[in-house]
Amino acid sequence: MTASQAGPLQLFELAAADPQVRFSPNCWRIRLALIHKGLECERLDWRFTEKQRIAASGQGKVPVLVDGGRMLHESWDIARHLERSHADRPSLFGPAPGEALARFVNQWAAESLHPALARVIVPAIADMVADCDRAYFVQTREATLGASMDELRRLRGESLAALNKVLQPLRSTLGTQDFLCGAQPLYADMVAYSAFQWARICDPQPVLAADDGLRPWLRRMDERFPEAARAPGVRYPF
Ligand SMILES: N[C@@H](CCC(=O)N[C@@H](CS)C(=O)NCC(=O)O)C(=O)O
Repeated sequence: MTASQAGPLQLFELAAADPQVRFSPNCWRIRLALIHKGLECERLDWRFTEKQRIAASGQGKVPVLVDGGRMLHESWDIARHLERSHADRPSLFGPAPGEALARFVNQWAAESLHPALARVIVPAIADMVADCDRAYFVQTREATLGASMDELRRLRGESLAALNKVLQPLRSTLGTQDFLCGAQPLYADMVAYSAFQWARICDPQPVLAADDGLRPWLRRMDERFPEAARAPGVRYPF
């Protein structure tokens, strides 16, 4: 018996002031992975300051997946768990070396894409988080980014230019193939797309130009994942 056969899956997802609005890129990639595998889950709204609700996971960040009574954390580990415990369902990684290359994309998102995007959209996130989270969010993000919200707002143009450089390899790759994983989107595509889902839910100002070469791929991802394209809080189509 796989762990999830012991009970329904539950996914703790970061929520905004409006509990229906789920904006975390790390949660979105797991939501997409579950859709890809055709697995139902109960989606639980969670706030930054509700650490006690996920304390049994041994840490304080989401996504947290509850499977068979176990609390799993770290999106990469959750994706690997889903792949192994539901090997009969569509694969997240494809044949070897799919998982190894997806790990690279996962790390690129964590170490390059998300930090560059955060410098652009964090002031907008501060405006949409729940009141109980705002002081915590502003304090922790100002410390991490080494700039105040006002400075980040003032530096938006420079931050967008830096983001564009980070995006260039993604853009060139997706200019010559439909998805990062080839003809079909797999987990690496979900990881990269979830960053843009984060941006379009949080920031009313698009981070990509109207003619950006990434948009056709983003639209293909929207077609594959209508649940994401039509999710509460999505401010614009790609
Ligand atoms: N490496 C982790 C990152 C998780 C993460 O940073 N989650 C954010 C939401 S996107 C969070 O829960 N932050 C809580 C906090 O900053 O206190 C993963 O991939 O799951």
